[in-house]
Amino acid sequence: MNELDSLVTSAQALFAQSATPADLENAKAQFLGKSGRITELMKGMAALSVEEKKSRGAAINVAKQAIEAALNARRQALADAELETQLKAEALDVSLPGRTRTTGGLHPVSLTLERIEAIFGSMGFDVAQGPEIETDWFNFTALNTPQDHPARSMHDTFYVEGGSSEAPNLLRTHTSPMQIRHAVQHVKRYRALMDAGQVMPEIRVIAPGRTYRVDSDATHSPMFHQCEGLWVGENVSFKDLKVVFTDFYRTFFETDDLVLRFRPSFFPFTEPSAEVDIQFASGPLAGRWLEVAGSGEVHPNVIRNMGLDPERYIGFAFGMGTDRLTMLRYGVSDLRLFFDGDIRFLSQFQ
Ligand code: 2U9
Repeated sequence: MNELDSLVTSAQALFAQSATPADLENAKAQFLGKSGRITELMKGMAALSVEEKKSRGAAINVAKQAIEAALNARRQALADAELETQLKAEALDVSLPGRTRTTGGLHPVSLTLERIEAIFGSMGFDVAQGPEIETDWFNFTALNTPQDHPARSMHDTFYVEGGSSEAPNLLRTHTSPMQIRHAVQHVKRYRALMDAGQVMPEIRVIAPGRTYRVDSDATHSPMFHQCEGLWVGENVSFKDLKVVFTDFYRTFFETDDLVLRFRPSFFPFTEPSAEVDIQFASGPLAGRWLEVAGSGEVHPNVIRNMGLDPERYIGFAFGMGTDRLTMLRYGVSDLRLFFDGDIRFLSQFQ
């Protein structure tokens, strides 16, 4: 093999070993650069005759073109390899299933509140709204709760800034304040009608929502949910309460094999008062009395605090723990599971 052929061969070998464009440029400089081998050979022709320069120059040129061809081939090969690497890195397997966004769902207690609102809605009850930070008046005093009642003490109630030292603000301990507010607005709205001797449209409302008490164990949480109800008119009796409650619980638990028991009790805001138990005739809880609510005929002082004459208007009220109702409905034994935010538990109710 002559000198030029071995030059081309060594150039091809060096280009083939160049792993990166930078290596290849260095290799190129050794052959095609200003101080490269080809330039040296061209300079070496100075002493030749005209005839010899022609043939020698042509031969060197052939070698130079072969080296340039090898250089371009290697450049392309490196570029292709780089593209291949990039494509692999960014490869998207379109046959993979799409990233689904799981659908959300309602919290089991929200499902219960919606169900309660639907059932009482079918009986003509409105749904009251109201503030969770309440005044002492709407949470206790308007509800005939004496100043020294234990429920007012710090170990039961969360007091917050604002209000006055005589009437501090607090986190509502039940949803009763919403009912008082609703009743006061209702009476104001129909005051002119009543002053003209007409009968006030009945107050028929439920008040679902969050309530707060200083308590925490497997069946008590500092934040829990209640739904209270109120039906006031010219003659709304305890019998009406029994009918409404019997209908509600049978509908809620989707069975007529359910009986209620009213046990005499005491609440400052109702007289007479009764705790309410239910008993299933069949199923896992059959035969056991389960306390589900408190109730009673609204105390005359509370009727008065609504702006009504207790000699003319009377009605019943009740309060039920909706977290407890949810636990009964789904067979949940620890209340805290509702508020831990564990999606594995919550997703069972979708
Ligand atoms: C007004 C007048 C009377 C609401 C009532 C109860 C009895 C009661 C508890 C049961 C379980 C709350 O969730 S619980 O802890 N409630 O026992 N609540 S009567 O009486 C009212 C409310 C508003 C204007």
